[in-house]
Parts: sequence; structure tokens; C-alpha cells
Amino acid sequence: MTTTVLRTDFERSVAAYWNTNQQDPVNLRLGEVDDLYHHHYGVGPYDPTVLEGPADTRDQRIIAELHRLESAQADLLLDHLGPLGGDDLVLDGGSGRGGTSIMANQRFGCEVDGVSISEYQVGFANDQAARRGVGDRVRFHFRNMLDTQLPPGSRQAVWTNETTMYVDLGDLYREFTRVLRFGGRYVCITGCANDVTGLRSKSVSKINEHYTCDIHPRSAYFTALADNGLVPINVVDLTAATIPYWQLRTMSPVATGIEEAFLTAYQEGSFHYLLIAADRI
Ligand code: GPP
Ligand code: MG
Repeated sequence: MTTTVLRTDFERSVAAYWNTNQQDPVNLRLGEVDDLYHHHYGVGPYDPTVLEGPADTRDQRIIAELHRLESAQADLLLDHLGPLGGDDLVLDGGSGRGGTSIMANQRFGCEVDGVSISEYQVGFANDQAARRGVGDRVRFHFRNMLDTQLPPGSRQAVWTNETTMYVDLGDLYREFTRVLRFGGRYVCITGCANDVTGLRSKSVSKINEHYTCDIHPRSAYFTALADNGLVPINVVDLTAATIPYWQLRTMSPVATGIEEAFLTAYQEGSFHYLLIAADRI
């Protein structure tokens, strides 16, 4: 069956961004630390001693530390996804270069299908799985997460690691509730705008412009989850926990220029870094 993966001009422009943004040192140099390539941010305090010591190895110490915080973020997401076993099938919605999917398979032994609208990312992630010898258990597909082509009720768990700002949440959770079995778990880590401070702030608008995304207000998540039979069991505000990552990134050789917007948005309270875990009923 042939389906159209990229359905709108917006989706085509997002795919073009991720297909052509291939030499991004902020993601490749971190990934090279241990061959886990992430497209999300970090949580937890950084070790300040990385800023001390010999100047010629300082950059590499900072890069390794940023990578450790990003992997800690993925580990935290997986803490909320389990328990899972080797017989379980899971979905990574917007799988990037595959880091979180590889970690899920390593931790649980589960089978993972990741979908991305970037053909470049799908190719990169499948190469990573093959190099690790798990290509039969961790598979990446050039597909749209709004239309995954996966069988109904086939998934014990689904996650989105900083990808929901690219889609309509109602469309997304309709698809996730279709592929999740009853009692299955959905985990989302996202940045969302604060309804309480009003409409989108300047710093949130800068982040949207930088990534060609559309950050949703916090309220939109809970409305769309409830509308689609996904019932939150945990909501964790990770805003304070992600600020050190952005502070260290500002001092790193791989800063991209978006760091100040994230720090301002989090510190002024117009933006939150949130984990939501929900059960499908
Ligand atoms: C990119 O991660 C993540 C997004 C584009 C989603 C936006 C996230 C929000 C919380 C608003 P990346 O690792 O590709 O970004 P960078 O290249 O800046 O490290
Ligand atoms: Mg990154």
C-alpha cells in the first residue's frame, strides 16, 4: 500500500529542515561520545569540575557532560514507560537519530518501531541499529506519526521525546490511542507554553522560529489526552532540572544561538519542560 508521508507544505518544510541539517555538531559531537544520537535536551545538575582542568580537553569534557545529561533525560522517560518485556512492542513517535529507541531496547529488550518524516534520520537511525546488531528488533520507518501504519492495539507503550510541537495534538493522540492496547502507557516529554502567563512570549516565538515548530500551550496537552482516552498518571515539571543543561550548553563549543531563548523562557515562566505519563483506557 502506498501512502503519502508528507501531506502538507508545513510537513515538507519540517522534513527539509531535518534532512538538510545533517552536520549539526551539537548533536553529532555529543552522539560520538558513545554512539547514542539524541535530538532532545538534558536534565539534572552538571558536574562543575568539567569547567576546570586542562584547557585543551575542556571542550571535550563539556560535550561528554552535555551528552550525559541528554541520556539522563531519555532514561527518565524510560523510567515512566516500563515495566516492559521482550515480548512488548513499542512506538517512538518522531524517532530522530534513534537514541531513545536504542536505549529502550537495551533496557527492556522490547521491539521498537520508530517513525520520522525525515528520510535522512530514518537512514541514520537504521544504520545505528544495524551496527549494534539489533536491526531486527529496532526498526525505523519513513512514516508520519499521525499515520503510523501499525496494527491497532499492537503497542504496549508509545512515547514522544520532544516531537509534539510539530503536530496537531488531537490528530496525534487519535493515532496513538488506536495503536495502544488497553492499559498501555504513553509518555511525553515536551516544552509547552504557560497558559497562566498568557499567549506566546517573545522567547517562545524565537524557539518556534528556530526549529520551524509550533509550541503548544500546556492546556492543549491535557485536552487532547482526555479527548482520546489517555489518562495522566504522572505529570512532572522538569523546568528547574533542565536549566543547568542550557547553562552548560551556553559555555560549550557547540552552542547554536538558541540557548538564551530557552533560558529566558524557562526563567521568566512563559515556558515549561514537562513530562506527562498517561494510560490508555
Ligand atoms: C530538537 O532537538 C528538539 C526540537 C526541535 C523540539 C523543540 C523542543 C522544545 C522543547 C521546544 P535537537 O537536539 O535536534 O536540537 P539542537 O540541534 O538545538 O540540539
Ligand atoms: Mg541536540
